Amino acid sequence: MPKITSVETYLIDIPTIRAHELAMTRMNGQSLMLVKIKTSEGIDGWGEGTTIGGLAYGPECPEGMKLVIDTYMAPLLIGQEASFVQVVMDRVRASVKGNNFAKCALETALLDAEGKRLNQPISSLLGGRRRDALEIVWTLASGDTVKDIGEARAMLEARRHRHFKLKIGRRAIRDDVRHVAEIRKALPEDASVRVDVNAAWSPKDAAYGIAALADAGCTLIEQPVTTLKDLARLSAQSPVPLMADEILTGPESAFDAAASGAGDVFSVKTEQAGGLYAARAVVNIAEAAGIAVYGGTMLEGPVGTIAAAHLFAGVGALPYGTELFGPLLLTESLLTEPLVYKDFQLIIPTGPGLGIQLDQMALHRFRRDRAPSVGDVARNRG
Ligand code: MUC
Ligand code: MG
Repeated sequence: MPKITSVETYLIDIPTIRAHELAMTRMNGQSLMLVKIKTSEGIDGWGEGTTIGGLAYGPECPEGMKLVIDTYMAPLLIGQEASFVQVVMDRVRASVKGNNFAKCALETALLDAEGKRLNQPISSLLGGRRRDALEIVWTLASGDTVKDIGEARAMLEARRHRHFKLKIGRRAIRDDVRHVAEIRKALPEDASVRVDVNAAWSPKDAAYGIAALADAGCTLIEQPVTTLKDLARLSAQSPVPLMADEILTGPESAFDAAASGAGDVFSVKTEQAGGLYAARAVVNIAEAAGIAVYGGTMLEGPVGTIAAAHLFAGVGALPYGTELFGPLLLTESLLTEPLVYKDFQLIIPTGPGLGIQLDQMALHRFRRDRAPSVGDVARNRG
């Protein structure tokens, strides 16, 4: 049986195609932490840990994940059976508390390697597929209403996206509601408009904001408040479905949210849940509780996005679709063959493991620690 022989981590910095403005930060680029494991059979497996705005969204950041994997997790992996993915991850969990994003990156790398060994896509290792493509929602977050309308129209025209999530919570509520209403009015009826507040509102703000957004034609409101208790109270009264996101940090929290009625929809995120198997457990809890499942993102690049796509390939129903658009926000694909987004969907790769091939030259170009090239040296000299 193959053993794990090495674990390497890289920080990759890539500009975004435009500024991306959320309640907690404004992004102009994305930093990916990529991890590569190697097995004694010479197979590579890749995983990704990515956050939003460094530490602005949550308690992990790419630099921290690199440190945690290099210092604490890699030594636990070396020499272990590469095929016993869940046993290896149990070993990591026994020695490392928290750090869900870093754990997800490692588990993805193990699954990629195991899929390649068995000549099976990760979706098969997670129980099999129900679909080969996923509906992809686009997030409008340029910070400007007119620009957002133009962007949404271009996406509809290109048949890339027909459902739109607006990031709000940074401005005064009335301004946010006006922004949503104007975009709603400017788009065709069958293009849905939803919002993500990223927990920026107080319960009082939310009571007003939810009613006003419902009047404006918004069809889904994500994480308007911070706590499970407040989300449960609001969910019981809201005229539109509320979606839980930040409160879902793994199966235990999903169980608590389901038992408390916090959210009509769960945004399932592989990294936030602590890995693909843990995210599958969150899906199972939602399905058992009659809560709709939505495919969430942390704006990952191609590795994290496709790992999540393999998970959502097997989910029973995805009535609100998924938002696995992260790679489209980056100026570089990082792949030898770019992902296929067409007819409002992402095509889920069918090859072994993740089913994607990283472009080593591109990775080198965007590595934070890359040695300067002759061109860089000449430019710096002016
Ligand atoms: C979040 O909070 O859901 C998803 C889309 C986007 O623009 O930000 C993310 C994170
Ligand atoms: Mg969210």
